[in-house]
Amino acid sequence: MKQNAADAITRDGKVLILAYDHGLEHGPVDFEPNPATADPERIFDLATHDAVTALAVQKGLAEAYYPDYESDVTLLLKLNGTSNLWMGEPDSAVNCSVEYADEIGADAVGFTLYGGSNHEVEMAEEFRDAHEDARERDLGVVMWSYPRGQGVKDDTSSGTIAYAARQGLELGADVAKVKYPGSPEAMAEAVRMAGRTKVVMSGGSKTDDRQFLETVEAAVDAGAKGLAVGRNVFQRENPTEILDALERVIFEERSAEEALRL
Ligand code: FBP
Repeated sequence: MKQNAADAITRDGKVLILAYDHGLEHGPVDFEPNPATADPERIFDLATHDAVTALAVQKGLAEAYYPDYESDVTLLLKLNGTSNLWMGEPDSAVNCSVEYADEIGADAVGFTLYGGSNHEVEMAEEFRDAHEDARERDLGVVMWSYPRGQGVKDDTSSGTIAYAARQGLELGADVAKVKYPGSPEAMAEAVRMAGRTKVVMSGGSKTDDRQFLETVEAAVDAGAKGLAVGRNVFQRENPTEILDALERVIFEERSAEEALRL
């Protein structure tokens, strides 16, 4: 039987993507809480943790560091991305082709779609090319489905996130990464709208351990397949500890309470 292209970035059907494209998306400010994390080696080391099913990085980091980690890290190459210096309507430059991602050794590709932006049409067309090129090469496709821009009033409302998840399904993503819509019911609706596309929750800015793990637990209970997280892991003093706890919640289906106690 033909394997699903996204199997490479899952474990028992679940997903824990460690995202580390913040140096581009937000800039050095994201490394301030834990200055050592400006060094990509720290994060590639973290991505060897059993709980991490893929590491999402831009092309430059993959070129420079992935050769040293090829056997221990699953690579999710983020194809587009823009700096925080850009002040226009939400948009994202395509920085890497699928062909080149494949050459570097990627197992899957990631792509941001800003539904509701004035640039949505071009972004969706770029996604089409990336998606079809990825299918030709059997690479998994993860959509960062982030409605924002002039067409969007509330980017985390239940209706917006359900639509974001549905865009992932309609456009062919294996995994749709969406913001937490604020309640388990709203997350369940997003999962329902996504059909066979796996929904993962976006980590967001750093919160305390309990609050973070309880939100992850709620998302997983609502049917999300896991998490794509950056700051809530690498901005912590001990990122390995939180990965241990996430492993318990996502893969061992323990409660946040238990995960904290163990
Ligand atoms: P976080 O868990 O730190 O939110 O990272 C997830 C992510 O999607 C990153 O891949 C990306 O750099 C960032 O969030 C974008 O966040 P936003 O566009 O919401 O500022």
